[in-house]
Amino acid sequence: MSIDVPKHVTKANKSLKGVRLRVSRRDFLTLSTATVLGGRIALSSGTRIRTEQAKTEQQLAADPQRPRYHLMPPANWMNDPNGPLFWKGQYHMFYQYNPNGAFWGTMHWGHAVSPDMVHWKHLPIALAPTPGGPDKDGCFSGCAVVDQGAPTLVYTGVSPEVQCIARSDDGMMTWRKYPGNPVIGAPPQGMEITGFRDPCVWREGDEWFLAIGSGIKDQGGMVLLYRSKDLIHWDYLHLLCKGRKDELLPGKDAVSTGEMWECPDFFPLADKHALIVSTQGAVIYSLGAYVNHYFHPEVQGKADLGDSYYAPRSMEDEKGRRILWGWVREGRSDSAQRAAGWSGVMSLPRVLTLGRDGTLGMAPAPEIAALRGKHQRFEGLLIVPGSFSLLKSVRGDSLEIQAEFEPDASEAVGLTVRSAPGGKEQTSITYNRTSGQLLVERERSSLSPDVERGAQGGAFALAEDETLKLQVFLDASVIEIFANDRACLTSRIYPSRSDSLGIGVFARGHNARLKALSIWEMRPISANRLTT
Ligand code: DQQ
Repeated sequence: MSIDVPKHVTKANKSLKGVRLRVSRRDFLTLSTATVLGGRIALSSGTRIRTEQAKTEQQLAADPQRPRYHLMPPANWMNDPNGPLFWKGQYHMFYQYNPNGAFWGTMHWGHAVSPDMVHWKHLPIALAPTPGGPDKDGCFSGCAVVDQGAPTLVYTGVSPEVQCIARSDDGMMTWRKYPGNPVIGAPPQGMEITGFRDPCVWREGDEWFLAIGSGIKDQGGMVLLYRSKDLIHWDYLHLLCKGRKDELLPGKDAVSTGEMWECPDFFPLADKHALIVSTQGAVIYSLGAYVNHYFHPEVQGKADLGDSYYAPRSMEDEKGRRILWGWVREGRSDSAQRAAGWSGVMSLPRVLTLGRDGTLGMAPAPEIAALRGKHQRFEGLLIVPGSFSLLKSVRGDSLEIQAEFEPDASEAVGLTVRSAPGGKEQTSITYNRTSGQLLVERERSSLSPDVERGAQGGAFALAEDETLKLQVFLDASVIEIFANDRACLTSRIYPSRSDSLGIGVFARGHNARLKALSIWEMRPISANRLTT
């Protein structure tokens, strides 16, 4: 006998009267990996499931494009981080998850837990659509809060877009959806909005506040503000903040703030407040004043210069750090994603601060350094334009690279990564001094026809006497770059050759000097790339 995996999930759901979902870790792996085998699994023999599962796990583990030290589900699709929460000494991460395959759809909430934001254990799926319920077509993005000791998820059910809650009384192993869901059944009357989703909830005194992503066609994105005493009864107050469609971010990048703001994330940062929104194109942050429940942006910028990072959400941990997580989307065709059996990766944790220049400071969480292995350091290298400067002793696709370049007269300086002999495949991480841009140049990243090419990046300016400090995390097909702890650039590359492992430095137009270069091999967080 064989059954469809999705129905299996639904069955489990139904048997628990639609309010509880229990999926064991083994089921999770079975469900996750089974779809790689074509969406059907044989149930006549447990052995057969285990055999097929093991085979699939081997295939996943052998996939050279699959990251080794980023969080991701064992298989299938993930997108937005949802409700990151530090609770009882552990970091909990939820994320948009489709158990039916490596494509967007039937949105569930996957769940993983970590003691250190680096090593993860998968937990049972937290939320699944309830047939006939307000989230029947998907449990979209949201947040997690702790209400009188009970972790509570606040999320968008579709369709139509309404707001729901679910609570756990057993340490986040199972979740009970509030029987009176939705708790907000419709947007405020009289508004022609572009969307009504992705709640962000926080506490002020004895009241809860909820910000929700929205916008008005041809006008701009906006965030609606609600208030409640109990997370169940909500009153609409007013707009927390509103954008203008024709408004462009300051700086060299002409980035429109769009007509719909998804996944608003609103939180205090030093003596300011920060609002991060995803504009169906870019991820934009605003720093400003929060007065009488209105937010007044003062400084704006891009939370990531590329377009591979989306829908970030933040949490505060016990050290009082504000930590941001984002979805690192794929940069290859839908069919390539389905064939791989997985899609989407969670970014590394970024610690946010208010920068000395008033912009958003972003640095990788120091915990990531626990993965550092073999280290090599170079100092005082002169880089001559046009010369071939691949580092002979360093190779790899799972590395942390820290490079500091002196100010100089070059047109551009940077690093080459994932270089094949003769440069047949190669990716450049480039600071273009002339255009004032930080870029990942991907024209030659892969010989595969199925992947994105072209440069990703945006405006990034150094002061005249400032050194360029790049911190680069290379993890198979993922590149995350931090520049001078105030700009980030996330990208995806899919080299096709197994020898595309070279690392180099380059300058264009004029000699450049590399003050120091440190490279660490990074240890995998699991034995089999399944992140448990
Ligand atoms: N993804 C979710 C929505 C959100 C979007 C659905 C952003 O809730 O607006 O998977 O990527």
